[in-house]
Amino acid sequence: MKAPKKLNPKLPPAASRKAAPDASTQAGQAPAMRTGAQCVVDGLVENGVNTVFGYPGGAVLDIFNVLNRSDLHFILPRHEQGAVHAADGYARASGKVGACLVTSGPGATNTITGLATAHMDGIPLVCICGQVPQHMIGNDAFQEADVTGITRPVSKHNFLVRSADDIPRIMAEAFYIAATGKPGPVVIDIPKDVQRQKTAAVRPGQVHIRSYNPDIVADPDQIAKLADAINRARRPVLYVGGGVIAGDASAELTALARQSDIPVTTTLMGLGAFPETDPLSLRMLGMHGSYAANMAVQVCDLLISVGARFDDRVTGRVDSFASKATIAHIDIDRSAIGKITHAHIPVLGYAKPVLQALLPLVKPAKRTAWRAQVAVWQAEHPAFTYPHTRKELLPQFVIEKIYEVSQGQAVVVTDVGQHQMWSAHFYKYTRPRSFISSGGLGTMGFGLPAAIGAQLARPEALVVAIAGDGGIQMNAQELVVAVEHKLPIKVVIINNGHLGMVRQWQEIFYNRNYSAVVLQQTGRRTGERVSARPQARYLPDFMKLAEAHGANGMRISRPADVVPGLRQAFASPEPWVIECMVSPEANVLPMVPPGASLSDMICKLA
Ligand SMILES: Cc1ncc(C[n+]2csc(CCOP(=O)(O)OP(=O)(O)O)c2C)c(N)n1
Repeated sequence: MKAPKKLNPKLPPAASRKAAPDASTQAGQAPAMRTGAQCVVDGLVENGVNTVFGYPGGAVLDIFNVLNRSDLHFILPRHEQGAVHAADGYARASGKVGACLVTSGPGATNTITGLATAHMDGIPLVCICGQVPQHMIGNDAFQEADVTGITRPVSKHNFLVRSADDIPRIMAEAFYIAATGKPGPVVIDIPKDVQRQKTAAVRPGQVHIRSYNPDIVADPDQIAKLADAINRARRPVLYVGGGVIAGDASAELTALARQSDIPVTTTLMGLGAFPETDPLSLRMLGMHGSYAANMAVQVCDLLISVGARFDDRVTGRVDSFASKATIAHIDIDRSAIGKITHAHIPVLGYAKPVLQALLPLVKPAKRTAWRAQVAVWQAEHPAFTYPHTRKELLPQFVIEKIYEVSQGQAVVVTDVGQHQMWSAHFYKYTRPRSFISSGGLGTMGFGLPAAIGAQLARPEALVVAIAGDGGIQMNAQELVVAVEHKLPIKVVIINNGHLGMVRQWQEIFYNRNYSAVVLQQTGRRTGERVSARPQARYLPDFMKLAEAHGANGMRISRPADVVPGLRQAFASPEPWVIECMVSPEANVLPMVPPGASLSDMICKLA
């Protein structure tokens, strides 16, 4: 490995390692004393934050006392889980570090799902938690929780602050750690007495952390080896993950694919990294991937993984995944390379500079025979289809129309379940940061608060949150935040009266033993066949829920009403809840059964 050259990878402007000018340190003046709380608020500003999501409580009162006198835009979600998901959505939509602020004990423990969600997907966040005063730590004090202990497995790093003198440095380090290397959430736990202490400390001029050096420059020999493999390959495939979006490397990836005529498949997290309208796009791979993508991976002779981690939802049975291929793995996360499957050509580095270095070494190519084989698979099982013949409203049709009415320009934020997969199938993503979803953790309840964060990050964008009737109920309280801040998000509820994805698994793998998947449909027993559904009455009434929160509501039951309804809502500057009463029995296909090989995908149910 060559001696590392100093890089400054895509840090948000103020999170760069230059010190912000500090009025107190001018020649001849004693440094101004600030409280720890003031240092926190100043630290947020110094590190490039303008929007903070949070919820107050006893252990953060000092910070809140300063916060509302600052220029920070503060958003009060109605649950701390909502705050973290909103900060996460903000980060995913903007590429900046998301910020949230919560109190000790239950405030902090309510963030855990959000932190784990961000951690699994490599999303940069800084989460500041209040803590009981230092002398009470360990006493089972009121609203005490061992936050550093609890958050260790779900964060990239965490700090327990012992002195206000450390706050400016720790704030700078937290933002630096969150944004560099493989991004992730960083927690700062600040006891109340530390918030009240006074300090003359200022932000350090440089962030230097002895045990953490993300300034990685890839080995040119490995890049040359990869270029040679690409030039010699006859059936190469680019397998692209969220690292390409996080690393701002879509343009380079697209250039490489086109220059060397390499078909591209993306993971769920990679949607938008390569235009899905491009003839080289194989669309998504994996459990609910396209037939062509999965077949291409299975027979390729070179698999070039860029910013992906060989997740089990992608690989299926690992020993049969791309088993004929030389595997090249470009990643900034040292621990991801070779973790799941052996990488013949490991390339440790940021996607963007690696691809930039690769491009001049890769010969322009036309892979006619390989492209023809791909076209055969695409003709056999086009990606993606559904039965158009039925009269009832189908969920796939709704997503297709969202794509058409938004002209492919929306930022789509999903919850988790069948609708998430249909949103991946029936909307074509052409730009990075246009598809936002909880991939690794698969967190129901993510969609609505993340859409709020995304809309705040991108006020000009049409943000469409797509959720199931199950998941929307997990954080429905956040609707009021959209109304309060006049955020024009469109919440499309794909209402199939079920926890649809679980129902689908019970149908296929548990002999239709429907257990605990019916959502409050009176007149029908759990376990009764879905098609035997009598006149259903759906609860809760999502139109009343919209009304109660001050949002507009529209219920659509007929296919003919979808386009006019979407047009009306999308043209409106206000938040809308658009409830689509869809067939309860639609399934997400194709599907690779869990643990099976990608070659054994089910394209049609018997
Ligand atoms: C917090 C959480 N709990 C449970 C699950 C397991 N799970 C995955 S999909 C799903 C059903 C989702 O139902 P719904 O929100 O109605 O969406 P649909 O699948 O019908 O589109 C469940 C329960 C999960 N992913 N997240």
